[in-house]
Amino acid sequence: MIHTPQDYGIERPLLEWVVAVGKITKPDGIVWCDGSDEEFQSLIKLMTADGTLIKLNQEKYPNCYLHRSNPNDVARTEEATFICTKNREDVGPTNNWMPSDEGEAKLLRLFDGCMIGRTMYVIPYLLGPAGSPYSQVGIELTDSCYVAVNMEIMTKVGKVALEHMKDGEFVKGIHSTGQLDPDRRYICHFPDKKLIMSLNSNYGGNALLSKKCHALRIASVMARDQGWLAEHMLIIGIEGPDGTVTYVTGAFPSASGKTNLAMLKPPEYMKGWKVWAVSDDIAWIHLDSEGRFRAINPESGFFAVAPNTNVKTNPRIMETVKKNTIFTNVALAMDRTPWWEGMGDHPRKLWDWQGRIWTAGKGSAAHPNSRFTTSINQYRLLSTEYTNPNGVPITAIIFGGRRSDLVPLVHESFSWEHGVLMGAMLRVETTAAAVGEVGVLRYDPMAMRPFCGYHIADYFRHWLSFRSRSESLPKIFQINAFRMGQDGRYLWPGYGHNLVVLKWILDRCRGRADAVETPIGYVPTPDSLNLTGMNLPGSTIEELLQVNKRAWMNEIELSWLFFKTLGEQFPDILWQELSKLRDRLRNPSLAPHN
Ligand code: OXD
Ligand code: MN
Repeated sequence: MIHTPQDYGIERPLLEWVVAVGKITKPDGIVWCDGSDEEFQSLIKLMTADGTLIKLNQEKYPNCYLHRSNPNDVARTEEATFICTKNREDVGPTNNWMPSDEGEAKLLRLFDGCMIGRTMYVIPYLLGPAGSPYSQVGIELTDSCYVAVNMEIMTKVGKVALEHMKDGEFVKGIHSTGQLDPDRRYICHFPDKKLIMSLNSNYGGNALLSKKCHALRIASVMARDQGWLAEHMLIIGIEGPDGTVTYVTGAFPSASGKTNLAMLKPPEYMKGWKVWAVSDDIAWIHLDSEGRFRAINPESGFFAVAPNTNVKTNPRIMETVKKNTIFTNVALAMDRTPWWEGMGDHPRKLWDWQGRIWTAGKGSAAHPNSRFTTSINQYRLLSTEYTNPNGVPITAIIFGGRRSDLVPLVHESFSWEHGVLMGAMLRVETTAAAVGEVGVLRYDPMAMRPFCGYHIADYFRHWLSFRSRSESLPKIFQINAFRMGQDGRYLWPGYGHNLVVLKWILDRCRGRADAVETPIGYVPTPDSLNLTGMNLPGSTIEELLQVNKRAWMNEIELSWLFFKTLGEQFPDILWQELSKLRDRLRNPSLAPHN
């Protein structure tokens, strides 16, 4: 449906900005999106007509579609992602930097006439619950219909966003598919102007500007300035058999199982337990008037990795994506149903993610970073607190990631500062969510390396500052479900069984579970884990919980080197925490706080 600004009573500054961008990009027409079903369907119709979307089997997958992207545009491109500020030191060594004036001028030149022959969609979106003081408005201008419909799934589009605009304030996003030229691909962020400019990519993480660009990179700078946290974290409510629900957040790098954990199905042997999802990717955490951490999910949908999702790893998402879902770069079975590696039986005949007949031995049929976009409201175990404008109270924060060695199944920090060090030391395997080698260990502090819009050492300082501002600090834990034995096999069965680990965490928060005080933190005694239903040999549990002192000493050396690269801003408190950790490893009889 075509809308005009008058339909909305649009604020003048917004109108002027849209007109100004239109003058540069020169679209054939401008469409103001209202987020209605009618509009959604009309955009889908346009895309099925021009081949952007392929209609899936409507009996088995009603209102589901497949998009095949350009093969050069299948993941986030960190080397093309820039934070543009006045001084290089603002962004630190983990970000690419461009001077803001130069960056804006360069992008404006590249945007000149880039929408000729196309429509520019104006997408007003709200991040966070309607009526929440923590919610934010953004406007994305894009020439991609695919981006427009995905934004309508991932955010609240239309009137609700415009009604939320306080004093005409909003985050500005300009996106163009351009020619998908990888050499001229830029995802530029201007935190001082609350502006994002993205060109030559249509991939979700680069082009759905509400997600990584606004809700993390721009929001992290706002959070630093305003005293809150914008984090790459899931949020879940864990309900015990007595009906009490406890909320925790978890930071895990991209494609490391956040969606699966957010949708955990309790194992048979944990009767009466339930896991309610609030968020599978991003948390905005504010302090309430009592100094408690309260988290909201800014998003309204899931943009999650398809491969290895199946009825065992995540039965709940499998039923959720059966309708009203856009799949990107998955394979297509002959009955026009989607398929990906690790979904289940391999159909005899398939089209691969590029539309070629797939033949055995010719690589994977679905792209390893193939995705689905689906509304969060379709998820059956969505927490009723998801819409709570005040968010949910957070009892524990968990860090994790793919790490085949070193890190035990779970351990708890001795203090807030030690927990911040744990997050800062997160070194995990890279995944297909970003372009580059997969399975390489790299530092990804708090799983925020690609998403922190300012100097990561200042980000650590910001985390540390909560010590003096809150008397109800959550406890901090680290978990690792990916530890491998000598034979290269995972030691922990994962998935639903992860609830055993979560239960230990909750019990620790209530002072109910035993732990051994090791140099790296509190590690469960085997008896304190509810392993009765699992049939795991005692030696496996021992291996899972083992703290290898020599390997940890080596890790400390590496962390030392990494932290050195962060320069003088790296907080003294964390240097002290790192020394204390080293001293405890050298002399295990030292008390944890020495
Ligand atoms: C994502 C990512 O898509 O982290 O969530 O890359
Ligand atoms: Mn993510």
